[in-house]
Amino acid sequence: MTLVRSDTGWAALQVLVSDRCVVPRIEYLTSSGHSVELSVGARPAAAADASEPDNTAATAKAHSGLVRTHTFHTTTDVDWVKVTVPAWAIGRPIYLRALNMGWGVQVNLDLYQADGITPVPYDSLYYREFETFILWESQAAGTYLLRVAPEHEDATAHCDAYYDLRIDFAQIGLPLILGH
Ligand SMILES: [Ca+2]
Repeated sequence: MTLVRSDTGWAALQVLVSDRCVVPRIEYLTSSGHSVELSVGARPAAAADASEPDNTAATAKAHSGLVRTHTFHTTTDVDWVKVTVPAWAIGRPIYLRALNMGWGVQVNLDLYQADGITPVPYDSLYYREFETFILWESQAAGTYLLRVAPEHEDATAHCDAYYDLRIDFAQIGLPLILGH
C-alpha cells in the first residue's frame, strides 16, 4: 500500500488480490476524516461456469463430484442444482455448502422439491464468513433442487463473483472386525 500526502488529506493506493481478482483501488481520507474509496477501472468480468445455463428449475444441472465452482457471471444469474438422495441416505445428515466465496460475495440457499416450487424443510441454515450451508435430513429418496442466489447485485458479474458448492452425504462407517 502506498500512502500519498496531499494538501487536503491522505490517499492510499491499495491492490486487493483474491484467488481470481486483482483489483486496484484508491482509498482517500479527507482532512475532515471522511474515507472515500475509488475503484481504478471496472473489475474484470466473470466467465459463465460449466453448469450454465441453469437459471431455472427446468435447467438445473446435477451436482457431480464433491466440489464444483460456480460463478454469478451476470447481474441476474442464479444457479439451480439437482441433488439426488439415494435410499441409504434417508434420515442421515446431508450438508449443502456454498464456501470459498470471493470477496464480498454472500449467497442465499433454498431447497425445493423436484417441482422447483414446493419448499423442502431442513434442519438448519448457517451463515459463516465465506461459508453458508444447509443441514438437512431427507425423509425420502429422490431428486431435489437447490437454488443458489447472490445476496445482492454487488456479488455478481465480476471476477470475484464465485463460490464453491460442496455436497456431503454423511456415511456411517461399517463396523471394523479385527481378528479371527
Ligand atoms: Ca446460473
